[in-house]
Amino acid sequence: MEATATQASSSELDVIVIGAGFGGMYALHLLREMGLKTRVYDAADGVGGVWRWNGYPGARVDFPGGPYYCYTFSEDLVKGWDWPESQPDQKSVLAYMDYVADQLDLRRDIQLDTWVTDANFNETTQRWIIETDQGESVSAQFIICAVGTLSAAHKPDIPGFDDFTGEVYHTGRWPSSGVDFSGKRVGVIGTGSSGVQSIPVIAREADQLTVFQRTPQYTIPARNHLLDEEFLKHTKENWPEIRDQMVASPFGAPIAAGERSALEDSEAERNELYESLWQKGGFAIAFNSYGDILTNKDANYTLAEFVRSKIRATVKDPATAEKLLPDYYIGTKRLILDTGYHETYNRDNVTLVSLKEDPIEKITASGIRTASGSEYPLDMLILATGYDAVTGAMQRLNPKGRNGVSLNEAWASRYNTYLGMTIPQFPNLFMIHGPETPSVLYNMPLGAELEAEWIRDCIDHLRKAGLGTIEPAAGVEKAWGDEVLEIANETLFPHTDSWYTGANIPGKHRQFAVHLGGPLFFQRLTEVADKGYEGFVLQN
Ligand code: N01
Repeated sequence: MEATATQASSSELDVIVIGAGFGGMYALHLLREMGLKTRVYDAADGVGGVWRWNGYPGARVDFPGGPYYCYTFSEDLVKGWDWPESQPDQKSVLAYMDYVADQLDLRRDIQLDTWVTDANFNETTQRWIIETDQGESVSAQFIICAVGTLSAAHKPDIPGFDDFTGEVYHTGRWPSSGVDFSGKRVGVIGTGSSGVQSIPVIAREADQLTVFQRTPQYTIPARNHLLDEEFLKHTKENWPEIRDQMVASPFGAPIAAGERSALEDSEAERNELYESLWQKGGFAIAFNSYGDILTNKDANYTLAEFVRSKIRATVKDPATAEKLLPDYYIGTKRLILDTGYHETYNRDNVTLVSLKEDPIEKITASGIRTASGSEYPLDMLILATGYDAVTGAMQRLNPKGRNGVSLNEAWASRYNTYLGMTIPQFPNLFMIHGPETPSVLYNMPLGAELEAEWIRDCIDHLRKAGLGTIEPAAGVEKAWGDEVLEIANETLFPHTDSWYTGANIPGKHRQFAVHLGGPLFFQRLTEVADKGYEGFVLQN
């Protein structure tokens, strides 16, 4: 053991990457191309990042999927892979990630089953040193945290959890061996994307399903379908043009954004358009119907009301339908693609409990008791309760920067970043999909690619100039934060409590930490680089 530790402690790299998801894998590829000694660490037993953990029933890409939710930089990779469906399931995404790892020969520099327990910047050597749960201590000049926007699972603080004698699972930590629902009384807490995707599947397999809903959600039919050969052939043959469309789009998908106001049309015209996009399925109804759904309250109301009318028409019991009607601005919580979600409430074995009317009082040994005194006996409890999103995974790592300052100290009152990719007092530390990047409101694989390329260019710049460190100059984080908020304040997003604002985690401070500029964000990255890394301090 001692020999291993001694050997490992002398391990020196150019770059440490944490996380073997879309961002981390591509960063490894780019940095190795530059000849840099790079190693990726991931706690999972395979590549794929958050996808590795999200094996809950019904898990599917909830973005314009198939050939758009993948790496775009290499025509060879695009041409070598056939996506089976428009909304690929988790297994398909993992198969794709395995394919990429093999094609790019990434595995030899990815260390799996390894949790990075600490990361410290050493002022003397100007290097980062990480510690792992395998007893290693490894140093590198640069560290890239590709730790995931939605990877720190949130287990709500409900009294009595430890008393429950049944099985408990979190959708974001699903056992790879699967879960058997047959003959079971299952309770699901949470109706975000994970709950909405899993509830219809669980209802078909379980004996009884009780859904504990705090906030009703707008959902749009995914209308997942097999992709035909003609479409795949066309995509492969026209990939450069399609990629250009994706990069130019506000969402990173080749979908033209609507430009007219919803208020320019009559109610009948609007509903005709909404109906045609509803039948088509997917996010088109929000993305390419009208241009002001997310910025104008009245325009937003028209689509919200259309979706509410669909819920009323789908759910047979009027009292249940009423409980399922959302009333926030549609799209300001993550819009959800569903497959038979509202139809599920027409099943005899499914019960909906509205926690707004009757909150959970406690979890007991045999189930859930609500404030009204109702008892819901359960054999299994599924937490679809989401994540300490955007910042949680970074704060769990809690790296220590200059003068030993910890990230949790640096972010105590505000998630300070510059460009969403660097942090004041944390030299040579880069984040992919950090707070104040477009991350979840953009095509995440494409966003990860563009961010990793910026990091590659930045490191290349430093090395060519013979420089050792880069870090944000004093005060730039304030201007960047203002820029992010200015864009957000032009929209309805900040008006809604959501995980975008940190409102889902008790005690977390509120900050809308997503850059809503889409292509504008990536343009800003380019501008900063073109101006010699404006706003950064570069030193020997
Ligand atoms: O998590 P969520 P998620 N008591 O935070 C409820 C991405 N994703 O895992 O809305 C009772 O959205 C909470 O209630 P409320 C996607 O971007 C992608 O579903 O806070 N309920 C909510 O209903 C998505 O947006 C994919 O009032 C409690 C639910 O739990 C993001 O991940 C698949 C509670 C949490 O919903 C997160 O989705 C899945 C409590 N104490 C997810 N605490 C794919 O692409 C929380 N809730 C495949």
